[in-house]
Amino acid sequence: MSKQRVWVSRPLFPEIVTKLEQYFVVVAETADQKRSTEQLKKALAGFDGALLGLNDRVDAAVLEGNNRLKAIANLGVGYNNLDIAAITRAGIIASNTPEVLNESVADYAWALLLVAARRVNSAERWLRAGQWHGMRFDDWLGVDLHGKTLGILGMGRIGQAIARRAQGFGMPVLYHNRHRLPESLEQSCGARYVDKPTLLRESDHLVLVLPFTSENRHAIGAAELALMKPRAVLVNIARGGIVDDAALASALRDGRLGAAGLDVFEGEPAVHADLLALENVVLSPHIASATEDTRRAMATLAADNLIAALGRGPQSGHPPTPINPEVLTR
Ligand code: 8YV
Repeated sequence: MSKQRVWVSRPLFPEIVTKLEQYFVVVAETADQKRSTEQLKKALAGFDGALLGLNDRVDAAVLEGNNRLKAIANLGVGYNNLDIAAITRAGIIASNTPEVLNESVADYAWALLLVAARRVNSAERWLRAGQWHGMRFDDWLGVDLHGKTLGILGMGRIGQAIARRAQGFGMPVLYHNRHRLPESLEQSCGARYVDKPTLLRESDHLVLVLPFTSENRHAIGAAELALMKPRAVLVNIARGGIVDDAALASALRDGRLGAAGLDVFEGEPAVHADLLALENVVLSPHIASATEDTRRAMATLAADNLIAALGRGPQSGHPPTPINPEVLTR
């Protein structure tokens, strides 16, 4: 039997490619690029499996006429780039990389919150520009985190990891989620369930950690921002599109919101010009999971998923984290 063929859509740690090469003929791209439907369709032709990322949007049109592809391993926990219904109809096993990134992403949410609340980014820019000529007691005043109420919208595993860290800051936590957590979990996270308007009104600072779906596009828009406290810090480590970036920029510009820390953007890698023009927003290029250990763990899990889904390796037929396990039992 000839070796199965696997496509890796973006540059990856070399040892992960080597691992895949133990089982497959591997074609690995050396640049990360957004592809059109046609380009992606063409790229996937002739492969049994693919290791994809956020930039690769797989839907029915991409899969049309492709009878060979059997497995897609997504490099990330979020998989809003995949049309799971279409992928399942096509009999393709899809997988993602949950759990391994929870703690790093939770750490990063706090990094953005701290930097935005204490204006570290602007102060550093000012210092580097040679503007520090003496101490002014009333310069660079930020807002506190300790003792303030932290709001979390989306209370999955990452939200819970963020909530647990709030205990160290002495911050009470409010949360809103599609489903209320079991009481024992609420207690261990020190978090209280409230409805969304209450969350927006009562949080001193708010972190967004919900998955992107068609229902929650602009879950935070002008109306929601208007409910928030005027000195609040908003952090988005979830997905671009959950926040209406234009509405956010005008709230930040007009002093209706204190500051923001954003790792994700509508239409990234493009960033709304109004956000780029503001000082009271910290911007980073989708790096919440980007630590050496975590990105390696994500890549390893994605490779393990792909190998197993294509019936190879020690977990043959049992990918560790499938999204549509029903395909496996067909
Ligand atoms: C990754 C992410 O940076 O896991 C996710 O859903 O957004 C991030 O951890 C991204 O998926 C890179 O591929």
